[in-house]
Amino acid sequence: AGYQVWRSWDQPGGIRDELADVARRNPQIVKLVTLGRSHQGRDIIALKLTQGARDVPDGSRPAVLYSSLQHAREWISAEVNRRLLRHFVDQWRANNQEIKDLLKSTELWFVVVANPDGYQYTFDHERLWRKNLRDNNGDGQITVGDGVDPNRNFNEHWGHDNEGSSPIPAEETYRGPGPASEPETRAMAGLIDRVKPRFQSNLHSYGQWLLYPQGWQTGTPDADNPLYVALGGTDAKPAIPGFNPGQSADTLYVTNGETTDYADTKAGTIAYTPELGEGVPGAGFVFPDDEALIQAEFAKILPFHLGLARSATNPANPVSP
Ligand code: 0X9
Ligand code: ZN
Repeated sequence: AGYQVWRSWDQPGGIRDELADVARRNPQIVKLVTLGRSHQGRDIIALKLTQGARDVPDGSRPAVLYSSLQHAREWISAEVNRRLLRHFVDQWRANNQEIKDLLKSTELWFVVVANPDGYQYTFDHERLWRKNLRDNNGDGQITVGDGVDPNRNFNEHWGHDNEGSSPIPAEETYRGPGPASEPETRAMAGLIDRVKPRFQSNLHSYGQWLLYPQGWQTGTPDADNPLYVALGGTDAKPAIPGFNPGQSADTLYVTNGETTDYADTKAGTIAYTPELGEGVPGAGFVFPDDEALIQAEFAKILPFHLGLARSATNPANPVSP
């Protein structure tokens, strides 16, 4: 609908096609894995990047998970993540020795669109849709009040104390009828269980934060795992310029059934939620339709995300920008 930069999931040449193309053109380093299927039957796709991707078993090398677009309207998250994917592929193709070595020792997992139904819905119906497309009232149509929040549905303190997620289907933080009730949750959680990533970046927008567990309670010590600070930096020297790092429940608000709490607790993953910027003040979730601003956002997050990849084989000695 008149967008110059953004591409939907379903459209020809859209993000689904792009992921398939990247896999098809780079068989030595890319494997496409279908993690599950959404309520409306869309594939939930991951790409694994590692040398000999199709020959070595998943999870046999230290893994990093880069995920984005759990929330349908947060388009910038998918844009920077697909650029990150492209960066690794292009550098490998250009014979960048560091990246070639990295892909021999490490596997990088990309889930660029974790909520493909919701993402498509923001193009076709409602730009500010947040949740997935569960038909909450079973009336056969998607209307206001449908959907589950994919970042409240994980089986980790799901619904804890009824604070930080909602039991009411119409609300934006509806946690779903049960833990991991949603296909998008099972897809992501299944991958986390299987490859036990050393690191995860679960990209969201907006706010310029670099959040980390726990989300379900305040006051979890920052130094719970000193790696969070070693990699994420401090307010004085954040690993992503302008993104203050901090424990998510203290810094932003309490959540439960959240993705990074799940990865941290169940898989020992050092898992961050970067909240990307708005592009221009006041834009909110509607990041400007401007390639230069998207590139600038990507350039900002790249060093931190490279650091995660570089640290995976030796997390005790993190590489922070
Ligand atoms: O509420 C969320 O899921 C994330 N914010 S967003 O505006 N993208 O919806 C933040 C999750 C971080 N965790 C906590 N604040 N506990
Ligand atoms: Zn979000």
